[in-house]
Amino acid sequence: MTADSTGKYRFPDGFLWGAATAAYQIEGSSMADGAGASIWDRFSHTPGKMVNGDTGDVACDHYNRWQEDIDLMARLNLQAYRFSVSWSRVIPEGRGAINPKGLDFYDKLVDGLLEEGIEPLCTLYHWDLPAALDDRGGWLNPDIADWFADYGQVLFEKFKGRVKTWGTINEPWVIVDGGYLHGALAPGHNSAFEAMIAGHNVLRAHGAAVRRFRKVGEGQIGIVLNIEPKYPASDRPEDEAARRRADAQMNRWFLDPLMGRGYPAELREVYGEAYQDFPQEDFDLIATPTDWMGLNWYTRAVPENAPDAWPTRSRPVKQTQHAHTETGWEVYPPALTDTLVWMHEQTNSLPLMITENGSAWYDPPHAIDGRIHDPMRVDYLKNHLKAAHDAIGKGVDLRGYMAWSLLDNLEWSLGFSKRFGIVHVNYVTQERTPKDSGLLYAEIIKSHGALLDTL
Ligand code: GCO
Repeated sequence: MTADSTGKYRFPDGFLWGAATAAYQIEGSSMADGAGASIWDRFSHTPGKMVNGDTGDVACDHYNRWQEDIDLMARLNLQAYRFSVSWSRVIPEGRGAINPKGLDFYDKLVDGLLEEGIEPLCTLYHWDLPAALDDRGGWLNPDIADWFADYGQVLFEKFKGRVKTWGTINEPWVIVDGGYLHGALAPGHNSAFEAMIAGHNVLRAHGAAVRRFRKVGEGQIGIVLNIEPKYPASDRPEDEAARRRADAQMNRWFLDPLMGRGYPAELREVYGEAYQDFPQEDFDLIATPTDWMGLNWYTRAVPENAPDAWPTRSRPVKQTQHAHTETGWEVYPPALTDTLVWMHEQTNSLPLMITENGSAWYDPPHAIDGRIHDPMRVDYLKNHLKAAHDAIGKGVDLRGYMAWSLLDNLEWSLGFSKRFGIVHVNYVTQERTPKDSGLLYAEIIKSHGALLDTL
């Protein structure tokens, strides 16, 4: 503890400090060594889909630089690293034959992490569906629940005893809203009818993987949701109704069925004739109990009634009194505390982990005297860590914090135009330079949070 710290912000023993990434965003070489294409290979190579025509062909070249990146993590005092596996690297066709070289990449990564005493947190799916499965309907095909459980089994067995914390699916809402409703993300569809079906199959796949894990796996398993809390724009009843619709469509669509409550009533209102009823056995599968839940958290929204806004008839109003990140997201840390308390209540006190939290800002293009100053990200980081700690003070069982992201990387259809890293990546030379936020985070970790008292 530093001289003037009171210990107020010391985190509970066992709290895990780390950083997160996702396969397609950092690995590059997505077709190397026998890997199959994913929907993101296809999407990023479709003209007009990506800002500046960027692709993940090289990205951070982590596929070749994983050892250097583990050294970097050790230098930043990280205790855990949350990564995702590329399904089509391991099973090129999505089903059937395994590609040993693809599996070997993750094998080396996991061993390398363990050698440094860094705990591997493995996510099965961070959006890069094998293209061969998309050809069979992708998330629209109900068989995907079995395909996903079979894929999960390969990893559960391979990494038994080495990976102890598993996440099934990263952000069902983004998969469905971005991929099937609004089309800004792969596979780029635009249909409310499809969105209902895809969302349901994502949840069923999660449930099937959890059941398979209980048979063949070892450790803790959960899902990762992005929750963006909705605050009232006014006390007018129509704004409150708009707030509820927005909350149902983004947050409770996935959280409620996972907790055995089925879909929220407002979802029928939002999707109208595209809404579907599904059999009870599906909901039983979806609500298969898990050991923990991940929260990806970035911002809040303040929606107002907007009859012309499809499909929620609500539109966020910009909060002019607060800073906004380069992705246009309001900076409002107290809402992180509120979200954690709300999730704690909504999940019957399930252990929670912040699996992503971070911000994009205009960073200096290169290091000056070996430093990358990123004061806005420094501020964001420390204030959100304090907000997370406040939630623990309110009784939330919060087990860890994973900064998004370890590295600047491919921000999906925004390409390399947005930088979220606590480490700067020069995409020409692939040189990594920890930013001020990364260096500060290393010190916060060393003090187990106590340094926050002085910040
Ligand atoms: C998500 C994804 C990440 C993003 C990050 C910043 O939350 O959307 O998990 O892959 O890059 O959130 O937008």
